[in-house]
Amino acid sequence: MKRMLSGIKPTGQLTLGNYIGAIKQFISYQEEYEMFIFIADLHALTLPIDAKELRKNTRDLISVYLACGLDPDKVVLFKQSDVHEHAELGYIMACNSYMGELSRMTQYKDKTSKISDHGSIPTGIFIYPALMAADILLYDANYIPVGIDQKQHVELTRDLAIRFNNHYSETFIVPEPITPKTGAKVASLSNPEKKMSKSESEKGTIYLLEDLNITRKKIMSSVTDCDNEIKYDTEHKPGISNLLTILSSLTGKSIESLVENYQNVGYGTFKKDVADAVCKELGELQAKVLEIQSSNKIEEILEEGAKKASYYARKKLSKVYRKVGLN
Ligand code: AQP
Repeated sequence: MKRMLSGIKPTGQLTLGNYIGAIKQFISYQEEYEMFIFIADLHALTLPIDAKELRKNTRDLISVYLACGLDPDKVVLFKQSDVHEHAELGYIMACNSYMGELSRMTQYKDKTSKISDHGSIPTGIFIYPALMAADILLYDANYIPVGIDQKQHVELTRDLAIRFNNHYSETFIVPEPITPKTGAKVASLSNPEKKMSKSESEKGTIYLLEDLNITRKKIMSSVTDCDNEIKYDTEHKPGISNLLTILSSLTGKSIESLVENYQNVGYGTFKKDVADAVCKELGELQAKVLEIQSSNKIEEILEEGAKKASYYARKKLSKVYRKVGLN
């Protein structure tokens, strides 16, 4: 069975972008692959975050994973910081990466462009892709399901794996990114040129656990063009194309068939249908999250997941230590 690995940073409230671009994909793959899904809490430290908030986000994330249907009997579900080999291999990967390639990462440029001229850029955000490479390479993962925004980091992981294998002899599997056909980039509702993100504008972002009346309002007031034609055209109609992507991902209907169904239908009716679909899906999800959070399962599942993940991580790290001369 081929192996697959992915994770999400508990940096803020989870968004519909995380759900469509990542979590929904994980669920569909769990029968087919040997899966490792983790909470990337070390990555959450790369930009300042309050400790209390990080704990809450971590608990919400594991609850959402479980509520969406990730089955801990089929998937190794764990917290990155529970497996210390991530940080150790992350250091070795940082030593094997170049300043030039790390500074070319789009996400690094985006995040640091938001730090004011006089603000200091944390080193963690710069070496983030080296830690991400370690997350992947520790487990010999063949495939990495990601949204478009993270594809470049998986490409860098491939480069680092090949470089290490060439220098020290075959050690790592070279992974491949997998992006969903629909939903690889869910855009902001208020600025459809940009990705929907945990750290972006609240108005443009649908949070999975927010009040659904607010969700509905955000969708009904989402930015669109004014020619009133429902058509998929990301260049000229990014707002409508984004709503089509969302509706298609949630209903399983193709974008072509949706466009056909919405011929001669006004934007108001279309937006209402998108809002209904999103609120229905999130309503069910929120009910399950509440149920999980009131049970005592979370700690037990994470403990069990960390034990399983550590078994693989320990083996791989000791192989790396041998190759580089650390034992
Ligand atoms: N808008 C999106 N559309 C499709 N996929 C997305 N993902 C995130 N946003 C979208 C996918 O979710 C996974 C986990 O992402 P992450 O939280 O680890 O990192 P991120 O991509 O940086 O997510 P955010 O929401 O933008 O977080 P912040 O604001 O903290 O940086 C990845 O597979 C990602 O592709």
